[in-house]
Amino acid sequence: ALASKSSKILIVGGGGTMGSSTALHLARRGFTDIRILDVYPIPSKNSAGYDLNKIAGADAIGLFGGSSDAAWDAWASDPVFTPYAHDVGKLDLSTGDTPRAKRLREKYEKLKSLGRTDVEWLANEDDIKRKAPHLKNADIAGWRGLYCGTGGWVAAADALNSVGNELQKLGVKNAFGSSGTFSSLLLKEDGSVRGVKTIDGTEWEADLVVLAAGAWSPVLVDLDGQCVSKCWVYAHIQLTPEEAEAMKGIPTMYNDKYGFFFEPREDSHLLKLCNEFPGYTNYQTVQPFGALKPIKLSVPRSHAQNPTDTMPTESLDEIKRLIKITLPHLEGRELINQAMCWCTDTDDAQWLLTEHPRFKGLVLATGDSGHTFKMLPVVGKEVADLIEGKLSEEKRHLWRYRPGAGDPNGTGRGGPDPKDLSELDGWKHD
Ligand code: FSA
Repeated sequence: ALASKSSKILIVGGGGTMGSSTALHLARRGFTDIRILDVYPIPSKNSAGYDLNKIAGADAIGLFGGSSDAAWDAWASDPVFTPYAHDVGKLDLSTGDTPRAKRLREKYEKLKSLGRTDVEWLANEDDIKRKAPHLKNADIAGWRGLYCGTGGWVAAADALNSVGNELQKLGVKNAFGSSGTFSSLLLKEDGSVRGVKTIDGTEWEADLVVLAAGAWSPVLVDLDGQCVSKCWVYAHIQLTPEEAEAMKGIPTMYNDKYGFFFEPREDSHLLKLCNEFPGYTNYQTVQPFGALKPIKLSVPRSHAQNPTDTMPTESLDEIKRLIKITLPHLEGRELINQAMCWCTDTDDAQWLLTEHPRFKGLVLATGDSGHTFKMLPVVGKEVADLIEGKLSEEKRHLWRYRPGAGDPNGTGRGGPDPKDLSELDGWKHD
């Protein structure tokens, strides 16, 4: 075990998805001295989870998928999460006879063979429109894909906030603002970690430090190039109450080429839409803790700190295309609340969940790879298992420190290198 129940534990960036979940699992297991450090209070405005809705479901397969089923079970049964889970179903669609359509078909067969009765194969436009009457005017000839009745979406920031309230009840401490903003690790003479220094000069002593700073992780501590932070974008349409009512209960619709959107929020009647693309980087020269010299890294640009930023014109155009194709009655509506949301990709899209080999006493809980919010209820269990020495051999291998390992099994995002924000127009408004 890396710590015992009475160990002093600091969670850096703990106001987001992986960190708050880790605190929840540790506190529920009886760890008594946990403190979250973050720039912002939970739900941290720097977290990708600071959002109206995120996709969640129970349709991933494999080891990761094993935990994705468990995640939906927790969304549907744990009182901290149930109010934020919207079980409206999911459409995972592809356009034409694509390799992805083939993979979706295989996934459908696999889920069927596992006895799942909530999945259906939608072979054509008519099948899709039967499941999704709100797409009745959509121009989706040739589309096909998987319908999954379990899952749908989760109210992301609200769920994080709920975890924050629970942590308070469980006695988890915190420090936000300048006393919660990481400046460096504090090391013992033997090179192991004895705490964290924050930008106001506070020295927080700890037996174990967890780095769960999402897209900021590789910028704070040198991770030997294993995580590349990228942003994705979203915009909202302000619907009228009547328009929102008409779309109530619609399944989440995802298309790997055109993007995705969600059931409108009941409280604000906001409809969230995203395009799908390989993300954008923001390369800068920085020196993370542990790097011997300044290096080029993609550095997240906090939306909270740059609230007037919108999104690159090409992304905006893609979102307009998504609307034109799928929801033509909303064409031309103003796209408000445009924002960028930062994730950090590993090559194989598996988490980086391990002790840092150069800094004993530093646990890395990062590498979300854009697919971790749906795991909010369970990702912290894996971190807690690592800390308690209970993680299986298989998982330890999957989530090990692995610079240069690449993507031998093709589980990662692949594709071309993402564009850099510096090459793009339209997003900067300050
Ligand atoms: O089911 C899911 O894990 C949804 S991922 C949603 C998304 O916006 C991606 O589509 C995008 O490519 C990036 O990974 C961020 O997350």
